[in-house]
Amino acid sequence: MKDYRTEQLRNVVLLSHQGAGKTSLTESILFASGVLNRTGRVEDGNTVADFDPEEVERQMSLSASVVAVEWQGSKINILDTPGTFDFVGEIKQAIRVVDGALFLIDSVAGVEVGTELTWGYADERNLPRMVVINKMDRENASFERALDTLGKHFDAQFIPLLLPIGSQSSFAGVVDVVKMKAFMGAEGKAANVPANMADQVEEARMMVIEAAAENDDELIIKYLDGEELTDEEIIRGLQASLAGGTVVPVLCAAGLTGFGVRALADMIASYLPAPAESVVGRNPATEEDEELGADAAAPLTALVFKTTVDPYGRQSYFRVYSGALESDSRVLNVDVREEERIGQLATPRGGDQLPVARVVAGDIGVVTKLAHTDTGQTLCDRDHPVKLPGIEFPVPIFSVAVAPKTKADSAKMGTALSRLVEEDPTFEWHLEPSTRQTILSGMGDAHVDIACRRLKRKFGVEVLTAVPKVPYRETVTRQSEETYRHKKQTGGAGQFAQVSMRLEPVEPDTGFVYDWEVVGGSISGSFRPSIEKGIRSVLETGVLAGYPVVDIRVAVTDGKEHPVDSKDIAFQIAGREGFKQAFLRAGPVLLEPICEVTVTVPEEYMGDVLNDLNTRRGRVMGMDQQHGRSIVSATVPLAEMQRYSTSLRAITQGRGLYSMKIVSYEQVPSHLVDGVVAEAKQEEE
Ligand SMILES: Nc1nc2c(ncn2[C@@H]2O[C@H](COP(=O)(O)OP(=O)(O)O)[C@@H](O)[C@H]2O)c(=O)[nH]1
Ligand SMILES: [Mg+2]
Repeated sequence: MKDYRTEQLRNVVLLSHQGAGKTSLTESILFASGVLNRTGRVEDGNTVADFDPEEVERQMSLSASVVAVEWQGSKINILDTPGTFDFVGEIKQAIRVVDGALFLIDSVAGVEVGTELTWGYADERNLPRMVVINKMDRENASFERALDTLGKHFDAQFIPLLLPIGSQSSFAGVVDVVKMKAFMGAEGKAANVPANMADQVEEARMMVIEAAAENDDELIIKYLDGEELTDEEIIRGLQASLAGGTVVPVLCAAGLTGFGVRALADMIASYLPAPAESVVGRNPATEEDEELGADAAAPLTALVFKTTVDPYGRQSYFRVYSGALESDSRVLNVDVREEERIGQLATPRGGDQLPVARVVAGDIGVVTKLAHTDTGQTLCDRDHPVKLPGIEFPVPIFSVAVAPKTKADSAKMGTALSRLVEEDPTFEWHLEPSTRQTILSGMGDAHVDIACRRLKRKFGVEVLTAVPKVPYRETVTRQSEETYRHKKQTGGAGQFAQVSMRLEPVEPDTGFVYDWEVVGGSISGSFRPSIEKGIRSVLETGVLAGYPVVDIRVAVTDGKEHPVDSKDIAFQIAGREGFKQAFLRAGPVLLEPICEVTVTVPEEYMGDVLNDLNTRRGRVMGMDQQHGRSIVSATVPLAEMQRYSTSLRAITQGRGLYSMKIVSYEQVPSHLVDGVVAEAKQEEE
């Protein structure tokens, strides 16, 4: 591939509801650019963007892929993404490194859940965007109706730039209302605007000119004076309006058949911005911000935004923001302060990698076998440390307990799980000590399901999954005192120990406090650790229902010893048994994890969501409105939230989102304790 200068580059993310045609459109653009001699189909599993075996099998995109396309003197890096919330991590990675977004809307369905979701993410970064009303060839396709749904859902000025010629089975091409030309069929053959569309095109053109003049003083004067704007002026003006986010051009196409695709690719190159002229990073030593020019001569900054791992090595996808990254060089990973050796760089095109000598400011590349670098970290010159802002990932909300299927799986499971997290920071795993389960968390059931398949396919580890047990804890609510005597003096060596202790609750999060209040040497100090050891042996396994004991203080107050039979083991036993009895008499309770939950839904579902939270023992903390959506924050016990994603989907027809994290532990209401204890007993048997 030839070299491109920064201003010739375009980084664009394709966003949409699942199935609106992103992957097929990517394929068609590649075909139109001349590098493919036929277009693959998602159903046939042979597209450039869906190259992962899991994607081929499911016939849908599961991860963000980068597809570099050379287009009329520009290089367009297309980032094709999955369209559902489960893969929000992939979407966030892609959005972080692009300069513009192209939204695909199905011409029949109009705006859908996934459109709203991803539109919100693009808002977070104020991304300039264009919309394409896609699948214009479908039965019941309607450009006007789809356009209408856009205006209803989003707060922006939608300006048609490409109008469809015909629709459904008679969809024949598109009219570019700036160039005032028609482009027919998949070849985009230039033609005159059909006579019967003249009025419609004229009207659209007036809208375009107004939108173009709006953000440019010079153009607005010209426009108000009634002068004609040139095509160049319209393009310049539209670029400015687009960057401001107020104006969103609307195009149309049938990605699968290629109709409108050439005109669309032209518009990506003409209207979406080139990489910004500079970037701001931070010098970690001085903590001062530094502005670096987006040109090859500036000091290097590059952000690794995606990592894929297989047993043979890792691939790091990065975007260079300033300077240039060279093949066979050495750079600094400023996050971990390690030198990183850079091997052969490449331009990614789906699963293919086209080797390049260097990747300049604004461009995206991929490199294999980095030793120290994870997603979100910055590579820079060794003598010029600068850190770029990382990528914010949401906290995982859907957990399963995973257990190895066989012994061999058991040995490999931890490493494989860690690899998964490296690839996708919206996974998390840990060993939950209180339930002794390995917990894998992700963004939803499909996400976690794919993780488990990946474990098997990539790392040869088979796991069984289950709903996780709730990690309860045990504690006490009042003081108790207990004296326990352990005595075994029949035959052989005897054992004797007597311990008096006081047990009381302490502040949450204190853990375990152990004090020695023995006066006058009734038991010698050497047995102090023995008694503690005995008590600690109970802390992990609990007294009530097998859960860890927390937030208590034990003071040993008195005791008795025997000159011969008192020994370490005797005091351990006395400590342990005395503690158990003291615990049961100190008002023991179970504590359960409480989550802070934020649910975002379209207004009309608010009542149902509140009712549902109510049945989950939820306590509503606040309500808010944003962009026509309602936001509820509540605290809800984890025990009631384990499969919330499925319920929320059902209640809101998939239009609800939520986040949650454990924030505290509270007493399990007394009427539920027996159930938990009984379950624990049953488990034990
Ligand atoms: N009729 C029609 N079908 C399309 C078009 N583009 C994609 N499709 C079909 O829609 C489905 C989803 O397409 P895909 O590219 O995987 O969508 P993605 O999830 O946005 O990547 C596939 O069955 C495609 O064949 C189009 O322009 N017209
Ligand atoms: Mg796709």
